[in-house]
Amino acid sequence: MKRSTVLKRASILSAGVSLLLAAGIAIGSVPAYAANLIVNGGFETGSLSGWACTSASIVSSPVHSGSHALAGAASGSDNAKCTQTVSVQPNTAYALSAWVRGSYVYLGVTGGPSTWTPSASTYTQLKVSFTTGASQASAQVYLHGWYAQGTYHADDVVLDGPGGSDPTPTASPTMSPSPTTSPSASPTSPPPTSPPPSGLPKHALIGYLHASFANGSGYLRMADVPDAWDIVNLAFGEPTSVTSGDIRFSLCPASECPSVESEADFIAAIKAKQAKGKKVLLSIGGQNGQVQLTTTAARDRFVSSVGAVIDRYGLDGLDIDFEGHSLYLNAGDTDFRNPTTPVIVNLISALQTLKARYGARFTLTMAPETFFVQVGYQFYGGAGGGDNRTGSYLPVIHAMRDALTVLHVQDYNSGPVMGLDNQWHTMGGADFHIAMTDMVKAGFTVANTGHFFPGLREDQIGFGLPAAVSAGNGHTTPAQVHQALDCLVKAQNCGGYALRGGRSPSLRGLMTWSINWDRYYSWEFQNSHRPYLDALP
Ligand SMILES: [Ca+2]
Repeated sequence: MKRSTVLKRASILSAGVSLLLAAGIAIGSVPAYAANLIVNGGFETGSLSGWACTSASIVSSPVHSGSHALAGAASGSDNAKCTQTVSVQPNTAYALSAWVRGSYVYLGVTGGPSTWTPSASTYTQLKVSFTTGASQASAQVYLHGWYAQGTYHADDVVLDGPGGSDPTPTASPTMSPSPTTSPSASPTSPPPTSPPPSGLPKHALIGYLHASFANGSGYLRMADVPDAWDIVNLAFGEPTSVTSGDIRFSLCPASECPSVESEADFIAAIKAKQAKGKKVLLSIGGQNGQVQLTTTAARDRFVSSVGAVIDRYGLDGLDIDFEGHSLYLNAGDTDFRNPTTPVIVNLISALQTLKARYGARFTLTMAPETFFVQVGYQFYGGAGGGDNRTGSYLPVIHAMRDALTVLHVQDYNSGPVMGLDNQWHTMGGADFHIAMTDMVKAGFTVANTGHFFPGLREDQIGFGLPAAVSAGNGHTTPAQVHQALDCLVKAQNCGGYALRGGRSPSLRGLMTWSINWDRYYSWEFQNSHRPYLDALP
């Protein structure tokens, strides 16, 4: 979050553009068979939509049926593997088949049986059957050739059997492709946990309140925050030094904010908010508040100092808005499920301690930038070769997923980010919010690690926006925000993007930086989006 009106983070990702794998993967969602669980099994979309491939293209000849087929360009270093992950039912028999031609062509299910042909000069059908496990909710099917055996072709891939009982009915195919090609990638479905009572409305409006400082937008007293806002994040709690872990919060000094209320009035206003069902959280971090818990002493100081602020002001919980260089991954820290970097491990431990202390009433939100979450699909800091901060929120989100109330990624101040369609998405319009939020819902394989990051429950997911053009790069017009909500919540008006995570009727809502900026701009954000959220099913 930016205290100032001038922003400069937008270029942070632009260097990644040059690494674009010009795969030419287009968008489409027309299944070839009504009863076939495979999306685009006949490749008749003319694209690789539904599939994730290392080296493949669509050809018009030779085909087995229709007018398109898959060509996998196996080479000396690449077996041209294509995968697709499908929702399945446990303890159920499935039949997988495909028509293939070429030398050494394989068809199988990851972790299960496979079959192959050493040589097929014309299209030949491969078939394999498997039965799912007692708790299996998804299966990844694959096709590949063999090293240095040349291009293979495939067409009419069919997975015959009942579709998975996805907890949310979907209007569009709900594939969760495993987009990278590591052979150990094992897609995992998010655990079907039911959401704990959060005390929040089904769709919430979340905003930051400049409470400890002033900027061009002006100070706003807690009592004057409109009731449209369900979660008010106090910006900011900041550390006494980068590594102290000692978090302090104080109201804006009167010299800077002449209209600031007394601390007693501030606390009374928080209580009044809570009496109306609103949540008031301490947000830690922001542009200036770097927090690196490099030691267990800093971790313990973090817990005690944050607890003291929560108790003093009677707050409902915590918002983690670490930016800059707060979080990073040491070289070799490649498994987000078992992080080893101290700043990550200590933050997780501290949050777990605070959650245990305050129990069910503890509200926990996070506002990472795309760089720390979605960019992890392409680059993971601990795996080397790039910025060691990429994806570094993923281990924190994963470790806290049962305690997490809302994750609202900052869909702003961001460079282009690659989505699950393996296309670049640029901030400022509906498409960016759709693609970024779908990644959080569907989950994704973390770059170069083979580990699948499972998506979050839909009630845990929101997305963040600048309230106005002065508040951040990537301001999105209300109409575009509503289009993104229509797509994510109702699977309507998706602009050609196929939701991998399905629609999310219980999507939590919208976050903005900030309530102060919204007031400055005559409440455009609140007045546009509160009624829209309330009108959603
Ligand atoms: Ca075909």
